[in-house]
Amino acid sequence: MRYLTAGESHGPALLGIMEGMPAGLHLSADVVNLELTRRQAGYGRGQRMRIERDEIEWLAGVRFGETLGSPIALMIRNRDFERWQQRMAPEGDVVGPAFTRPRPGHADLAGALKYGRGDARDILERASARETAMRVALGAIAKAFLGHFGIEIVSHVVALGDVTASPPAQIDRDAIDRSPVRCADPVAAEAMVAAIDAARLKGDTLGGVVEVQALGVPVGLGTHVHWDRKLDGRLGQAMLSVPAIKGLEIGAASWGAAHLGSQVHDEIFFRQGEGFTRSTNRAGGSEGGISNGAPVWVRAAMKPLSSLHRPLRSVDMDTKEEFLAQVERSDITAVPAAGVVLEAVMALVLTELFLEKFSGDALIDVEAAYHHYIGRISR
Ligand code: EPS
Repeated sequence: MRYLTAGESHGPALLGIMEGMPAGLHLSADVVNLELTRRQAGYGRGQRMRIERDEIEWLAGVRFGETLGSPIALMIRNRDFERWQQRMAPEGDVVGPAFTRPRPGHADLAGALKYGRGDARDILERASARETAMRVALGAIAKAFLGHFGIEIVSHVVALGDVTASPPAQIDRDAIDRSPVRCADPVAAEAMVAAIDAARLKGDTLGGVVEVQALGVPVGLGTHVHWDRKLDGRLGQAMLSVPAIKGLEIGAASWGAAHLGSQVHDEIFFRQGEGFTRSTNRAGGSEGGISNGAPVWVRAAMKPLSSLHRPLRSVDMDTKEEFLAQVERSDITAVPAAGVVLEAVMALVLTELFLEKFSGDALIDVEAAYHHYIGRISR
């Protein structure tokens, strides 16, 4: 399975193509749109999210609510394009001033130099986190596929700015989605909301840390045999490609680095009827680049957004004069939304690895391969 996305933040639409999804998977736009709505929520989002109401249109690959095995194509229209038609016109004369005072932390300057563009808007439109809407839509398809095999993905915010949550051992998915900051600790959630309000008053932004878990993952996704097929590496590549994600920790990695091997590794037991089991999961469900049957869990660190209302110092790309960076409308924080995006990205990685292990053109063939394998390893 592979996928591509296209689309500028203020262009007409976002497009996605997914190839390699087996035939026979039930899909509905409602299921995908639900995920898009979850991504749009979260305290600290800006005005743009009041303009958009993200929903998909199927363009190919789905008929009568089932995948055909052909490439799935889908589109999300950008409502804001109505206001940007002239400035984002595919053809015709240049309209509007160029964006020449790059924001520290954004792709503006490096992208403009790399692509030889005098107007950093040519860069920031694609570097915008708007692109994640399509990854969430494609991820919703991946989630539907994984759900078929009992795999579920959840996320919650564990830190926002300098506020750290103490989440309960059992997290309640619906309660997290009801939380304005998608945090499982209601006391910390209140402090996070206050921190966002304080940052807003200062014209500043906030980052944070999100935990993402996949439950029900079988033993054997990813492999030790080659570097580019390892579960950890694949998660790292995909999750670190989400805008503003600067760090990824698999399981209790940082904690483990400061402890003895005997304190870190998850001891192995065997119980009749249950098979091999562990009483801890510090490895994050991955050993040797292979899923080990325990929940896969990771923590992703997101930097504060780089569009500041009180901008940092920068230099005009044309005149080389010192200026403050250009102010763009933006969010105060997108950490709650990042959880939804990272769920989607994890779902896409697990779907790729699942289909590498249990490939098949029809869902029933994938099911047969899966059940044969589960039978073998359960003996
Ligand atoms: C973004 C800037 C803001 C965000 C946007 C990401 O958009 P605008 O410039 O239109 O105000 O709202 O996020 C989304 C549009 C989205 O769908 O998540 C940026 O510069 O990255």
